[in-house]
Amino acid sequence: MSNPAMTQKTQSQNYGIHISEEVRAALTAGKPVVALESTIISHGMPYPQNVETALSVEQVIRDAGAVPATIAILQGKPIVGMSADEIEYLGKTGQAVIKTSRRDIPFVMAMAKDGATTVASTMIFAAKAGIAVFATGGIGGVHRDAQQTFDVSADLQELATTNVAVVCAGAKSILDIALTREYLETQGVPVVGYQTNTLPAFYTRESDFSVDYRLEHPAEIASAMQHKWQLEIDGGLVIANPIPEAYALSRTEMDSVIEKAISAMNAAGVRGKESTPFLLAKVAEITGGDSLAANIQLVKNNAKLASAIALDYAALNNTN
Ligand code: PSU
Ligand code: MN
Repeated sequence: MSNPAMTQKTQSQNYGIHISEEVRAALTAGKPVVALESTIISHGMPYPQNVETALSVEQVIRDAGAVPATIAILQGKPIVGMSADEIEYLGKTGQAVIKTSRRDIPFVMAMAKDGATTVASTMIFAAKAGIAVFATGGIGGVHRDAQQTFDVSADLQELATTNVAVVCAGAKSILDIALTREYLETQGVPVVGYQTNTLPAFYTRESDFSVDYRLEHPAEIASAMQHKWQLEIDGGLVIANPIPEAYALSRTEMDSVIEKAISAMNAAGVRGKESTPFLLAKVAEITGGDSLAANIQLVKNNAKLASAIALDYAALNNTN
């Protein structure tokens, strides 16, 4: 007869999360795994480029010697390590999937719906599965005019509490980068520049804002992660990785594009969780796809760095 107490415990230990065979085997063996979010697929890019990108990002991670774990909720079940078919389904369904941040998780599960995870909710599932490194495009942040709107992404608060290193191309200037920096500083979230002194601004390699620490090698980043978490200084790290020079867009041009996108958003009365997807789509529309091409390249570049960090972090943990 099964022991109900045991069953309860086993279920709560895996939190009802479905971890794919491949990811589970890698985690058990202490091999490097890189988490990937799914809102970027459903709400961040159009179909079919979203699916193509998601699959090629996974390939970048495999080529670098790590295992990708794309995360989403499907029919109410959290999945860590989506299959190619599941990624195709999510990408094709697009914005009809629920954009799922921290607050949404229990409801998407209770209603047995499909949910695409943001940076915040991907961090939650990655941490519970035991994945320390996560690659994405851009993190959410403090929006422009947040003084009036109070629009601050839940990503920032998640970074304050959940132990995952998030590799991104900095923050988009749809956000107020200065306020985003201040928020992270107050919450004790380190912002590391990978081979850069200034925080990259997504489409461009530089901004007017400095990083906290410039590090040259993935191994140094892995070492800082290990020290932070060994001391139980909970919370994430932002690892800012500039877009490759060849794909960077012009700063003055992007400034004016973003101004236009924000005006369009205000004119349309778009607010809350719809803001970021609206702005991303508008920017892609105005730039005639140039922003999308840059976005694809920077995500791949981030996946490559995240893999290198995951390899070094796994090596550190395997020798201790
Ligand atoms: N920024 C991007 N692309 C994205 C997002 C942000 O350049 O796809 C997505 C991420 O999933 C991020 C979310 O976690 O938007 C932030 O949304 P909000 O501001 O509503 O928290
Ligand atoms: Mn918001």
